[in-house]
Amino acid sequence: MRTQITLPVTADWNSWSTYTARIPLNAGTNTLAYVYGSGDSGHVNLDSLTIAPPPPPMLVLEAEDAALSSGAIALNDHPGYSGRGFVAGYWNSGATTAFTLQASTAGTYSATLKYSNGSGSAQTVSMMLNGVRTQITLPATADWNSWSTYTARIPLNAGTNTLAYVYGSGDSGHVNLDSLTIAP
Ligand SMILES: [Ca+2]
Repeated sequence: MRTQITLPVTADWNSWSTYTARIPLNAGTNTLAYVYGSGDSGHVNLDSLTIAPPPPPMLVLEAEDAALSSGAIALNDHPGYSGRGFVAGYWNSGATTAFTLQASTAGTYSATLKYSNGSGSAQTVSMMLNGVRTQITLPATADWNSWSTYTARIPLNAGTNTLAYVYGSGDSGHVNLDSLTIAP
């Protein structure tokens, strides 16, 4: 299958640039050739080819499917959520939504929490990553039918990790949680 590509000019013949294409590979043997073909202009030098796998896909976890405890409950009485609903009950001190995350390799990932906070002012909850607590502040949304996101960069171990959002001691709680998106 042929695709004509355009290689912009480099400063001179001692200068090099790169051209990246996303290509579908079959399992087994594939052939990729760069050809001065009919209708091409040719006249380039080629140095090397780097093949890299695609980045891991984003992972979306619904809060209502996570492990809920200490008064956290799944509800669906406000629109705009994904999945079956969202987690409420953060008027109960101790309310916990705990996600189990599997990471194939250790590294830093982004964890984006979709939440609603119609209380009219910023609220705080604790983000517990493998037992380590970080208090986060979730700004107010327009009302309880509006949603916003809070993104944190989190280090994950290879294997199983636990990320929980808790109405802990010193937190103000009073938010609803819809989903968590994990991305590299
Ligand atoms: Ca949801």
